[in-house]
Amino acid sequence: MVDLPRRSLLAGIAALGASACAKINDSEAAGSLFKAAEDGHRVLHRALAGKQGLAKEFRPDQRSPTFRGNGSVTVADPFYQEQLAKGFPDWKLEVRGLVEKPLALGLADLKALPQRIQITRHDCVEGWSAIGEWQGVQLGALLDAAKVKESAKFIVFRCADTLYGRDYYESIDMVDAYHPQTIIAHSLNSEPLPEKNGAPLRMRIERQLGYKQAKYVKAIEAVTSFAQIGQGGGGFWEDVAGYQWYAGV
Ligand SMILES: Nc1nc2c(c(=O)[nH]1)N[C@H]1C(S)=C(S)[C@@H](COP(=O)(O)O)O[C@H]1N2
Ligand SMILES: [Mo]
Repeated sequence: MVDLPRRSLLAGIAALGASACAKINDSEAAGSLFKAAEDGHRVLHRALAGKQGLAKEFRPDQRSPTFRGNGSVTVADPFYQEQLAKGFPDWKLEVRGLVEKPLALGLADLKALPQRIQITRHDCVEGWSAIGEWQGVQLGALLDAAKVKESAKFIVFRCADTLYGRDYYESIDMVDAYHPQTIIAHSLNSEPLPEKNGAPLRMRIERQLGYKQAKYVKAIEAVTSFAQIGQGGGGFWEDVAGYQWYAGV
């Protein structure tokens, strides 16, 4: 890509970001302005990255020595704790909603499918980053196996934890769902995921920010709309704090 248009696109994104922040929560009208700015951000971001643009991948020696846990770092549910202690022998990941063939997959089933390994940087809006190596199955492969229907517009991730008394959840669109670096990961740095990082399964959606990386995923749901889920924002932090639904890095 040539330098000049890229710069002006970046400037456009920065300007949209600034106005979105300034106007957020001011009034009802601000809500729709914010939405418009967010849509603009998404369109610009995608124009810049290209529909299938890849997030940067790193070398093994660039991995962070420790990958901190953030948000929920433990899950209260007794079945979860029992399974954690045993290595999740009876844990099932459901693929459901707008699919022709609903699935319930164990960890061994997922490990038997084609694997992707990627070393990427995680960026949290709270101001920290970490580089880790993730291994798992491409979400697109699971959606194909479940025969996701044409009518599905979004994929929702249901998590086993609660934060501030609410179920954690997240959602992405079908472009990100089928992105090659969107995987459901079972390992971090060649070890099974620790509890603090989302055991036994968590999402990696590498072109988006930390809060989109749902941990403790127990179900993947294909839907036409997320308006009726939670408060309709498409995710826990979107509902609780008005974070952007499309959180491009
Ligand atoms: N289920 C669940 N997923 C979650 C969170 C959470 O609290 N619960 N926190 C999010 C946030 S804000 C970040 S930065 C990352 C943190 O991932 P880590 O704990 O592996 O560092 O997980 C995200 N996914
Ligand atoms: Mo975060």
